[in-house]
Formats: sequence, structure tokens, C-alpha cells
Amino acid sequence: MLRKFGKKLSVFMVLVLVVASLSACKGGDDKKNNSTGNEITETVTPSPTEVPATPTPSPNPIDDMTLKEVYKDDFRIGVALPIGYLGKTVLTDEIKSQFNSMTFENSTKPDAILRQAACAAGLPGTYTEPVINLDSIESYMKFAKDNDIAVRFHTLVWHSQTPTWFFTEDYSVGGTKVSREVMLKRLESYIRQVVTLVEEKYPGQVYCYDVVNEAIDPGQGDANGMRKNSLWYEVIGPDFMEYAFKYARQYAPEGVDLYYNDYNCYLKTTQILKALEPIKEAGNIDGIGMQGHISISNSVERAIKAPAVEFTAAGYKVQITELDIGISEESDANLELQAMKYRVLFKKIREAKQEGKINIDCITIWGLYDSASWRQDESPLLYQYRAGKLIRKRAWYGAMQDPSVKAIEL
Ligand code: 9MR
Repeated sequence: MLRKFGKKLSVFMVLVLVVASLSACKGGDDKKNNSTGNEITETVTPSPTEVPATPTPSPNPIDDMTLKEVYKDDFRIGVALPIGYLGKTVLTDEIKSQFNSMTFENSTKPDAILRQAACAAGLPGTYTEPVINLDSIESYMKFAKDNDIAVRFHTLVWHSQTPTWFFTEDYSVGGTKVSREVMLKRLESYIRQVVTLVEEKYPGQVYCYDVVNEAIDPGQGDANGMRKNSLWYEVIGPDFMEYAFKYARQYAPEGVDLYYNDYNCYLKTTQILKALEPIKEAGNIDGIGMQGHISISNSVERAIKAPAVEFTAAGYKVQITELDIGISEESDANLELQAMKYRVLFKKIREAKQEGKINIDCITIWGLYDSASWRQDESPLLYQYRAGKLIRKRAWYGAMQDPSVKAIEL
């Protein structure tokens, strides 16, 4: 009896020690980031050796479930896709079963839609009526429709992936910049044409637009924290964003949500809310998209949950629009830490949704598998693609709330 009790006590003591050492490692997460580029770089990462092994049971019942089922009462689950996956059933089968929202990773950005030769050749008729073309997304839109996958459109207005020739008199790269008035007309025309064409060709399929992407960068000296290294800012002025949302509201069908989308939102929450205030007052915005390019050493609470709660309190819908969680090196321990981070993130966001603290509509993973990711060196996604097979990583099990992945942050 006593021996039995002693045995129980020592198991208990071991557990206490593990928990104590885990909580002692917490807090490294908040070590400062730099905000260059779109990704968050950390100076401190948790030590992989502190991660206990968490084997997956075999067979694992989770294998027969899907992400969109697990979160069906809470939010959509999205994926960003490049052109080129259609026809590869190993990819499309998984996309169909797991996701109910998709974003084109690059194909709905202005540089993919605007047609320079036709713009230049059509002058003067095209001077304020640029030529656009959406043919490249045709088959994907059909795939999305056939499989009940709603589309979030990324992005109408951005300083990047928008050709410089779009801002010049003759649509040439080195041409003279047009006036503010002309650029406002081009902006109106671009938004009108794109939104109208999307609705005409694919009625009801796009459920939200990123109207403006990454326009706020408080480090650049603008009084309202607007990014200054942007041709939109340079040619139109800081109010280009208000006009973009005004036009988007004018042409988007009722019920289609209009989003402002940005990275590192937790480092500029106040500035984002301030810059969006007039747009909100005019009734021209519905939500804020938080990109979510983070690393295993970021705190979910600080980097994701806190700004999402604040945006919700200010009356916005919220989406995590470009989630990927990077690791510095692809070791088993790091992959496990990544799985834990995915688990904690999805868990915290779902709980906050259920408590009414975060009005979240969708979490989109920015890509399907690691080697196709823009951060491929950091293996940030839920799948690997090897020898023609799509393999679910521990990260997928974490996002699925598989109990074999610990729901703690190190
Ligand atoms: O993932 C996209 C990558 O394929 C492109 O090369 C890159 C070019 O700008 O854009 C990436 O997507 C970006 C997104 O549109 C906006 N937020 C940051 C994303 C990663 O750079």
C-alpha cells in the first residue's frame, strides 16, 4: 500500500517538475522583433531539448477528420494557393476535404490583372480606364465553386506587386507620373472593373476583398502612420485608402466584406485603428485581416490574440489571413514546437470566439506545403510534399487539436 503510494507520489513529483520547467521557459516568446519585411524575426527561441516527446497513437482517429469539420461552428479554414495545383489529385483531394475558403497567392494582385500592352495601345481611351484581365483564375474559380470553397480576394490596392507603369501618363515604366485626379480615376476604374467582372463571371463566390494591403507603417514619418514608400501615397496622397474603400463599397455587392490587411498588427494596433477611423465612420469597411507570419517563439497571446481582441472591441470583424509559423531548423523537436504553437493558436482563437471576444471569420494558412512556401527555409506550413505524396506534419495535428500535441506554448 505504502509502496504503491510512494510510486504515485514520485510520478506526481516528476509531473510537477515537468510543468515547472515548462512554465519557466514561457515568456521567451515576447523577445523583441524587428519589423523589416513581412515576417517577424525573433532573437530568442525556446530550446528544443525541453520539449517532451508526444507520440501519435496509431491508428489515430484524427486522421479521418478534417480542419473544416473541426472548426465548422467557429470560423472558415482557408488556404492560399498558387496557380498549378489543379490536375494533381493528391493536392486537390486534400484541399477539397480540408478547406472551405481559399485565396489566390498571387493571381489576383494588380500585377497579375493589369495589361500593360493593351493599356498603352488603347490610349487615349484607356487613360482613365485601364485594361484588366482575370482569365488566369478561371479554372480555379470553377474548382472552388464545384467544391463549395468560398474565395477571399487578395488584394485590390497594394504598394507592392502593382506595376510602376500603372502610375504614368503613357503606361510606360519610365513615363511621367499622372496627376492625383487622374490616379483617383484609375483607382476607381480598376476597383469598379475588377469587382464588377468578378461578380458577373463568378456570382456570389468571393465573400470578401482585401481592399488595401499593408498601407500602414508608422516608422516612415507620416503624421497618420501611413506608409510613404508607396506610389499610391506618392501620386494620390495619404487619403488614397479612403477612396479605395469608398469605391469598393460602391461596387461590391451587399454582404461582401471589405477588409484592411496588414502584417505585424500587434506592433501597430493603435495606428491601424486610427487610420481606419474615417473609413469606419463612413461605413466602408467591415474587417481587419491580420496576416500572421509568425515564428515558434512568438507569443500567440501577444502577437495574435491581443490585437484581434482590440480590433473586435473597435467593431471590426477579424481574419487571420496569411498564417504560417516558421522554425529556424527542421528538427523533430522544432516540428513538435511548431505543432504545439498551431494547436495553441487555434485553441485560443476558438475560445475567444466562443467567449465573444474575437469576431473571427476565417483563418487562412498561407500555402499548402513547405517547399512551395515563400518561407520555405522555415518550413512553416501544415504539410510536406515528398515523392509525389502530400504528408501531414505534426503541425496539422496541432491545428486539428489532436491530444497527442501538447496545448502549451514554450
Ligand atoms: O506568397 C507570395 C509570394 O509568392 C510572392 O512572391 C510575394 C511577392 O510579394 O508575395 C507573397 O505574398 C505576400 C502577400 O501577398 C502579402 N503579405 C505578405 C506575403 C508574403 O510576402
